[in-house]
Amino acid sequence: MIVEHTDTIAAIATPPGAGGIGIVRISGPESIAILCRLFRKKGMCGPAGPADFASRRLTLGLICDPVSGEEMDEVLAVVMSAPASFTGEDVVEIHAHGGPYLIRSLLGLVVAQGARPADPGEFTRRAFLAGRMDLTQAEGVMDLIAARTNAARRMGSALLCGELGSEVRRLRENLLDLATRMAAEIDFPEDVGELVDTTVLFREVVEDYLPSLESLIHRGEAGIRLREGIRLVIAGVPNVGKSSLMNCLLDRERSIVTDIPGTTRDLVEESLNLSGLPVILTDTAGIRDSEDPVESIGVERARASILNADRVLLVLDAGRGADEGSCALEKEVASCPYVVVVNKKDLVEDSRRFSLPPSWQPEARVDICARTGEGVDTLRKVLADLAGVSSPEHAVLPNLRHTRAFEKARDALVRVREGLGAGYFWDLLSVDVDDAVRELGTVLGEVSDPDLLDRIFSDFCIGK
Ligand SMILES: Nc1nc2c(ncn2[C@@H]2O[C@H](COP(=O)(O)OP(=O)(O)O)[C@@H](O)[C@H]2O)c(=O)[nH]1
Ligand SMILES: [Mg+2]
Repeated sequence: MIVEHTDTIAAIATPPGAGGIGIVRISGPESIAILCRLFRKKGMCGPAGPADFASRRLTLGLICDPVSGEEMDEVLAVVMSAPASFTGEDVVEIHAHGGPYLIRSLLGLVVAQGARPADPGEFTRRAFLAGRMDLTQAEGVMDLIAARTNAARRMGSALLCGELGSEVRRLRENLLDLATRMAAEIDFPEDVGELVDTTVLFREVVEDYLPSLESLIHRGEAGIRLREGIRLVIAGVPNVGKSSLMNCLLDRERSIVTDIPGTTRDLVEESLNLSGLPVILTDTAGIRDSEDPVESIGVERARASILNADRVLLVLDAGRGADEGSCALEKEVASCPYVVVVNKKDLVEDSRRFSLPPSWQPEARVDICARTGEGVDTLRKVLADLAGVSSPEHAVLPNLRHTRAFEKARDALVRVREGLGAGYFWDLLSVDVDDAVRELGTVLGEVSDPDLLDRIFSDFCIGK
């Protein structure tokens, strides 16, 4: 493994601010000795000894400043002895009353006894370096803490359980086995006979490994959306009911609705949890040529926001259909994935439902009535399905880092497939197989790169 860490680290493990309890966490070889110097067991005088703490049992006592002798707080302390702890080292937690000043002073005492303030994510980094978890599981810890929706939380716990890790490990082991057989054949062709049959190899690559990687990449795209959210922009000509739709999706009166065309003049932005998918929803000014300078600026902003959207909701009025203005707008929207929302379905009978122009290629069409909310649930479901976050098999979704590595591994295997077709020599092909193995290794953290670890763990909070 990469670094030997013999120092002892400490941090406040509970969030900032006042709370019922606040926890200082210590990890490293000195952690129990530091606790002993600060702790006085209930009913005993003088500092505690290691024997006063049974591993993983709470012990009641007082924390005293060893210099002034002052009693700081009554606390519960717990020792988790190496190697059966989160970090694999001796870990101590001191559960004190949750006053921010008190907890900071407590951390100060621990540091004065020789602990170093921990860097962000350093406890989890140590857990990873001690082999307690692979890198995807460490990232699961971070996802779990950062989750803003239930779906994101589920994804974090699936990562933490190691589900993605085992999937990737299986694939990597198969490829590693192949690489080993190819290497043997290159180095000792006479001794080993034919270890790798070209047709079998071709079939393995095309039927097993490439589809597995493609599916991981596909799920990764959903994973990125679920972690980072998407920008959903409501666009349409004036008065079709864009602001009414915004309010329906948010379930409150956020955007002003009137029957006067040109009511919305600026962008109205809100965040929204759409079946677990974090969404930034933007209502825009109706697109039309206007003499009014304020409205014109609004229209420009609407256009810019369409260009930045991950998906557009193109709203039409059921009574007006795909009129000239909407057709012109469709051309502007078409470079982005879009869903057609036909609003005011209450104004026309179902039998008179109009068809969209054949040249339009929306991902879906949903007919709604924003005035009553009819059809809006269907729209929510369609949007969640399109983002790929609604099905339960998606609980464990790769993140951006994993997905980039899967893409590189896929590209390497595509080169193997092409090389096999072109009759390349084994030694050329095996370079690409090795590449794929290495990329999958980075996902698990089996390839040691301190910079990579710095990048990942610096996003963690301190104390985790
Ligand atoms: N009949 C009917 N009227 C609607 C519906 N949705 C919106 N409206 C009306 O259409 C007008 C324009 O709505 P608004 O949301 O401001 O449209 P925007 O200009 O596209 O933002 C308002 O008078 C709304 O009350 C609907 O589903 N049915
Ligand atoms: Mg409006």
